[in-house]
Amino acid sequence: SRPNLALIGATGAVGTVMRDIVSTREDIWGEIRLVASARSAGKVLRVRGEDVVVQALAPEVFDGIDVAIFDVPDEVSAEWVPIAAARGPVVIDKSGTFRMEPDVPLVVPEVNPLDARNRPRNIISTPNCTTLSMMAAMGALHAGFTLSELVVASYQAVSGAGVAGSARLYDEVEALAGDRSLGQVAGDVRGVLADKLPGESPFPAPIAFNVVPWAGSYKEGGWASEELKLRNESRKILGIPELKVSATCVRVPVITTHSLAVHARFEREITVADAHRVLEAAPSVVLMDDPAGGVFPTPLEVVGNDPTYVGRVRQAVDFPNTLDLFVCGDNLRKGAALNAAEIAELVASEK
Ligand code: 11C
Repeated sequence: SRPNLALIGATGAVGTVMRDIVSTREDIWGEIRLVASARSAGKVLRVRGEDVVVQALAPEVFDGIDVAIFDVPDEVSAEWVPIAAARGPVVIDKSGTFRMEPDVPLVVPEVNPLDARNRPRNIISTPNCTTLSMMAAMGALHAGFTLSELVVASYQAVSGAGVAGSARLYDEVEALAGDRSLGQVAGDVRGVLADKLPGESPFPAPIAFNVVPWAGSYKEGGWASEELKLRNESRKILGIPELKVSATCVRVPVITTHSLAVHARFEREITVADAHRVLEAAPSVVLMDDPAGGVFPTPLEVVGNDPTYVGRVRQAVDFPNTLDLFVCGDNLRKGAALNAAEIAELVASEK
């Protein structure tokens, strides 16, 4: 019989994309159960063209389930993932709670699918969306040329901060629209926003007409949690504990699709032609690299699509064995829901 799937956090930004993904990929599932907080229980949502009533999170919702995908805040995962995993299903968890635990694999199916089989706690973690946005591409290049250093700047979309992040950018743009003389100093929109949108923002500064060099929570040394996740998770997924990684994570006024400027050093000599060859052959990577013809990935080109898009591949002039490149990935698809769905399919195929 076909395995049963539960989606926990079915009503969030990722949950919405998840319902679309399981409705459009090959249908391998028996029941698909939708679960959310008590506040959303009783809502009716569409999956695979059918209406499904959302159930409130409780131990019993995991009975009869083979695979459970969690996309909920870290503290909800910390409490509920072990309860679910003890009740039977393999749990695929999108939160940051278990990713770096040594007995929980952190899986990107294109890069380290076999790690998914070694799950003593019945839990598999799926990475942060910023890390994921470059993993398929960097994994393919690493397989051929052995990565040694990564310096990354991210350009992260507001939907990475959930429904509230997207709502905030729309609200700010709406508050500013139609006025070309905003602020006493041209472009200083802070006064207008403070007047029109006095409420709390999920971001530490205005995000419309701005860029904000901060994503996640404060960590020792002045690092943002996203920057450390990018380092630690890349090391674990690629299986390079010594990989040198330094990142600066920046929020930009884009609704969906994270972009990354990547400076990557390899142990072996690598040319632009080598990288093109590897990236063209990599499944789920699309090369868009003809800058003279205006061809390179942008978030608007990529949003709604599954692959990782790579362009602007250049040989670094002053650094040996080093490439600079630009990567875009839909943070709600491969960055979140799609990777979790692919891990779920991997697990289902074991049976
Ligand atoms: C963002 N990448 O764009 C974050 C959201 O560790 O899964 C996801 C945080 C995480 O804000």
